[in-house]
Amino acid sequence: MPATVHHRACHLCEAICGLRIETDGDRILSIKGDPADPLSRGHICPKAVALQDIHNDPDRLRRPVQRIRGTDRWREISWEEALDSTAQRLVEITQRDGVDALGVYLGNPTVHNYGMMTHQKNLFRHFHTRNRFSATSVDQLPHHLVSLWLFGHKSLFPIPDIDRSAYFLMLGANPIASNGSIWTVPDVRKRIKALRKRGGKLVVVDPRYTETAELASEHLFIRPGSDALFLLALVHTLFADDLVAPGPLGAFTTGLSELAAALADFTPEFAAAHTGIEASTIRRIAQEFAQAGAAICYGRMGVSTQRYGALCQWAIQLLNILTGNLDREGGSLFTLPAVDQVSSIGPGGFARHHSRVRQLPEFDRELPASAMAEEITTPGTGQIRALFVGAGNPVLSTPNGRQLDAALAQLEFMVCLDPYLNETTRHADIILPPTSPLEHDHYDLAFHINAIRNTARYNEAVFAKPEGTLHDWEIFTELGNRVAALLGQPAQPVTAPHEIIDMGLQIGPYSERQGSVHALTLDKLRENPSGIDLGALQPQLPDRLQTADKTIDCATPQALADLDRLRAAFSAGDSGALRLIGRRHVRSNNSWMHNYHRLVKGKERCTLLMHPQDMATRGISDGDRVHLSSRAGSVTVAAEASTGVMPGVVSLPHGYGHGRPGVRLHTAARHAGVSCNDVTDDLALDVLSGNAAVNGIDVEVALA
Ligand SMILES: Nc1nc2c(c(=O)[nH]1)N[C@H]1C(S)=C(S)[C@@H](COP(=O)(O)OP(=O)(O)OC[C@H]3O[C@@H](n4cnc5c(=O)[nH]c(N)nc54)[C@H](O)[C@@H]3O)O[C@H]1N2
Ligand SMILES: Nc1nc2c(c(=O)[nH]1)N[C@H]1C(S)=C(S)[C@@H](COP(=O)(O)OP(=O)(O)OC[C@H]3O[C@@H](n4cnc5c(=O)[nH]c(N)nc54)[C@H](O)[C@@H]3O)O[C@H]1N2
Ligand code: SF4
Ligand SMILES: [Mo]
Repeated sequence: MPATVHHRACHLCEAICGLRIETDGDRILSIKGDPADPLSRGHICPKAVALQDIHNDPDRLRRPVQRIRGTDRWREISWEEALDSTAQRLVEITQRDGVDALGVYLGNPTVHNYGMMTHQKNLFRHFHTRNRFSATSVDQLPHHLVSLWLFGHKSLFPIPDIDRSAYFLMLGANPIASNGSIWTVPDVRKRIKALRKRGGKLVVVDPRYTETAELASEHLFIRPGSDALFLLALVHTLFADDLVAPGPLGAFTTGLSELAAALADFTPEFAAAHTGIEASTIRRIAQEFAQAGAAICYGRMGVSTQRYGALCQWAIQLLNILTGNLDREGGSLFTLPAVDQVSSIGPGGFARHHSRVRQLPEFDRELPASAMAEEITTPGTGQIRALFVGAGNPVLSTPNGRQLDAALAQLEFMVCLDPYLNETTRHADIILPPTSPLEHDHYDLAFHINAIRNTARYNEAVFAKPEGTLHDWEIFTELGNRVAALLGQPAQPVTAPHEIIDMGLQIGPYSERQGSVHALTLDKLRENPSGIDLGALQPQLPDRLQTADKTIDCATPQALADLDRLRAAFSAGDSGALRLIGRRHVRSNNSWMHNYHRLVKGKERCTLLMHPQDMATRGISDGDRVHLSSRAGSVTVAAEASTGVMPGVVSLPHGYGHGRPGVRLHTAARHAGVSCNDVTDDLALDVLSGNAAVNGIDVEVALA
């Protein structure tokens, strides 16, 4: 029988590579990159091939399971029973204790699964709880806030236009391992090499000599957590050395003199004392950046998930704006996606209410994930008694995971929408497993917004939906309808996700209605399963700005107010303690790619990288087991000597720690590792944004 070829985007990371998947009946014969995909051009990484392992994994749940009361044992139950009893418990508890008694945590795969994005409201429209959390606050929250403040919308991200750039200053990102983030840039290696080949420069600022730094023209070590000083010193230098030249942006940019005054004491000398980067180097980089013609400043996880994450992201955009590199070809540009969320969903809001226990600010109706455990364990009105977790593993992915682990055990009811029995879902009463990714269709609602080129692509499911299974969006809809019935309300009419996308396309910027030659509809995308190219990113300002007065105000009040905190912290001096940072590997993905043999085989990856100098002073040798500890907790792990980390810095990947009892991940159990977030601290925050500081916390290391 001839093989059937399916086109399908990989949804595992933000690069959204196009794939060609060959099947024979229900067997996958091969998974390859799709050279006809206008965005990814045939690129894939080793994880794409593991899509078949997810699909075939015997540990993946196919039916709902319920915990046998008071035990760690589970029984399969029918969908009717699972959905009825979940709806009933959610209604019971919220009617008794108020709607805030329901907590919700949504994890990273939510944004890689468009049905989850479009249909979660079918359930949550009934529960407007303040206790909503997501992976956003251990990740990109500062990016959203800065976009909201400067550009008027949480999702208006400036996207590095690497293919046309001459100078790239990159902080706290390792796209060679991560394949890019808030920057959908498949095949980034080729693009960096092309930048270098045409004489462009890549400067990487990172406490580790990363896989990306290996490709750079220059790498600068920086003391973790001190980037805000480095970045603000660059901005300071633009003013001091008369390098401010916003170009056309000047017509709608305000607040420059106030900004210059506020940054007067953030000198290169002050930064040098704390970052480890010399003042003369900072001045040189400011000059190079301003004079490059087309330059990009970009920073990701390492500068978001640290104590000054929002200030870092703010300063990064100030550099782009003040040098005229925002909205410039070869600088950073806004996208114009085919289904345009910027024009169709609200701009987002900040600090409209605060968490009950620690008074941390909401963003976009979500509270910081670092507050979740205390909101479960602290008695009083508004205490979380029931928890809904969808596509998340916060026990391994949020700070002080052990504390959350213990808190989850105190809940009255917990339900998880997840295909696995893992470190988080093991605490559930009911687990609702969705269809496998290859059993549902796919449109990337989230990541076209961040892509280096405007493209659109829709893919049909590779396999038919098996009897007796439900998609994520159907589970939300079914639960929502049951809740509605219990509350005496009408059910929601069923509109499938692809119908919503079709409507979005038909009113979007490439629709016939808007006079576009592309005349996009879902049918047109169906006829072009490798995707349709909508062209390179274009300058769009000031039209695309969503601020009320169509200006960019650089004197952001919230950021200016936070400068005192920064100044005070660094004026107090450095404890000199070891600082913990994370690390990603191309064969891993957060906490849930360790159950597939082809991704975990080979050398152990969950090790603590340490500079030989720091090992020697503690009597530690390569391979020794060490105690890594902080205020929050400790783990025991093998130390690995590396001159690739800066002295004073240790690095441990996150997403491991699969050795907990009751977890049903047979391959992951053999590569269990330890959880980095057993050491990170729920009290270590970027106070301004509420984002977790999982990077740059003070730790101690001693021989075990
Ligand atoms: N120390 C430290 N901590 C970190 C980070 C770090 O760098 N260092 N990184 C942070 C970042 S950037 C992120 S995004 C978070 C991630 O944090 P989380 O989103 O909480 O964790 P994941 O590991 O992505 O867990 C994904 C879960 O979704 C399930 N899943 C997978 N696909 C689907 C699906 O299609 N449907 C459903 N319903 N479930 C699915 C998986 O089984 C798994 O349980 O971790 C953060 N935590
Ligand atoms: N293979 C793989 N790919 C992934 C993921 C994965 O887990 N594995 N996760 C996906 C997700 S959810 C995300 S959000 C993205 C993240 O994408 P990236 O942000 O590109 O990935 P990271 O590897 O977390 O890069 C963070 C870098 O910051 C550095 N760093 C740590 N602290 C500091 C600091 O204080 N200052 C500076 N300047 N640098 C610092 C680290 O050494 C590291 O090199 O990756 C996505 N892609
Ligand atoms: S880089 Fe790898 S994991 Fe990411 S989308 Fe492409 S193939 Fe999938
Ligand atoms: Mo992330």
